[in-house]
Amino acid sequence: MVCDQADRESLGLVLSAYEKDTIAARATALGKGGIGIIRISGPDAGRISKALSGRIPEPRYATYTRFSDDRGDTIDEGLLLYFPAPDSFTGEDVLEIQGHGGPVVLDMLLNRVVGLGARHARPGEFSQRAFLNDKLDLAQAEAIADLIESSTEAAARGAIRSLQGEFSALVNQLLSQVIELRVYVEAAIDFPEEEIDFISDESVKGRLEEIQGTLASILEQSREGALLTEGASIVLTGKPNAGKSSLMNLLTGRQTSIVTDIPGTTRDVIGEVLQLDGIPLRILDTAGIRESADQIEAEGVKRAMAAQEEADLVLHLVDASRDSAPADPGSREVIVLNKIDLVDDISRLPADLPRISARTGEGVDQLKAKLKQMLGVAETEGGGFSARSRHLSALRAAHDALADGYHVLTGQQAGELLAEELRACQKHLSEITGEFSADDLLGEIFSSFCIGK
Ligand SMILES: Nc1nc2c(ncn2[C@@H]2O[C@H](COP(=O)(O)OP(=O)(O)OP(=O)(O)O)[C@@H](O)[C@H]2O)c(=O)[nH]1
Ligand SMILES: [Mg+2]
Repeated sequence: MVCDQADRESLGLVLSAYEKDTIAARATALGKGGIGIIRISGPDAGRISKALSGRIPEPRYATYTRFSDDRGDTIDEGLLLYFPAPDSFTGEDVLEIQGHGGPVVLDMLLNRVVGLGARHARPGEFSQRAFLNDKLDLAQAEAIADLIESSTEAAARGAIRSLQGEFSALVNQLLSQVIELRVYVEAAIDFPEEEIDFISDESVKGRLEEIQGTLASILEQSREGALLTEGASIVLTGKPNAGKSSLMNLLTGRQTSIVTDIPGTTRDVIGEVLQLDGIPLRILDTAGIRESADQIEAEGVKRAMAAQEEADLVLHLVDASRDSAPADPGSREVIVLNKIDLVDDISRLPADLPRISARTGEGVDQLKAKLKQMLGVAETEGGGFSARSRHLSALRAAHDALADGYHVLTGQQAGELLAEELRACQKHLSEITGEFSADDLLGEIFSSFCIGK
């Protein structure tokens, strides 16, 4: 009743069958290396192996052999590995050719394989096949891409946890709770003669509350996971000469931006990536905000404002030796008092604001701690899994559906509407692991992977 084919079709989210042809790509990065690998997946893998090397190697044993071209001349020699379906990464017959890692020799090998009937793989196509053959769910496939793209150790550790299914397991557990409740509610609606009066039944409300609690905790963990995977952007803003570029240089440890005592020094938006306890942070230094008749500076101010709109967090620097702090910062804005080395009596400064000297470096550690707090990084070390903003949106949508469901149950006593919301919640959660994902979403996700993955 809950998750059958008709249900899927009514949602318009049927996975189309994919072409069962044989694909090939280099699996190692472009460039020169000791070893280069070409990966082949599909029904022709065995035949290609035979034509290339005269044999089909024993499954999962490394076999040293010669790879020959169509005239029988040797292209290279190396190892062949054969993984017959279904025990392979993609679930299809997979052949791995390990040759020497030169760009030309690998090209020759790949061309030979294509000449034998394989097709060049599209980006992410191996992972896509693994997904379609139920070797991985969508969140795991994304974790592969995230592992490869990780820019910090913490991000890599998070990605491997997601790849091993930690995140998916939490989502699936939640999903089965939702499905269970949905079955109960729909049964009560479909068979009123059974007289399950769930509206006045406190247990439905209790179960809803429990699911909401679990969802909130997964959402919290995923927010951190997404931060590890995707990082955050922080824009430095404030009046001219507040010390934005000085702070930029202090944080990056380099002379990234020009610092002078002339107000209006910075015009372009200058970006630099740095790590804060394993979180990739993109810091953007911008022009000081003021009215300016100078065309170049005015354009700089415009760009600075636009950067603020996009940022996860805005650090608003104030020259505490001259100005007082603005009274009502935005929700993503942190007021930072700078130049405290020039302030005679720092006890007169507002106590709750971070205070630093971008010149001496004083207070910068406290500022970093504040940033972590603002970004929502818990102090507990390690253990997190990676996630993406796509997962966050789905979790939030599921969360909203549950909240609406709770509302219609307790406010309007409307069982059918609750059932609808539970169904929506289930759909959103299923999008994470890919059970109910529309084809175009799948296409979009896998095409962002690199070729050979
Ligand atoms: N004493 C002191 N001087 C500072 C501090 N931070 C910055 N300055 C000085 O203030 C002046 C302006 O610094 P910048 O970092 O260029 O300021 P900015 O906010 O980037 O200025 P614009 O790019 O013009 O908007 C320079 O002379 C810096 O050396 C500080 O904490 N203490
Ligand atoms: Mg500047």
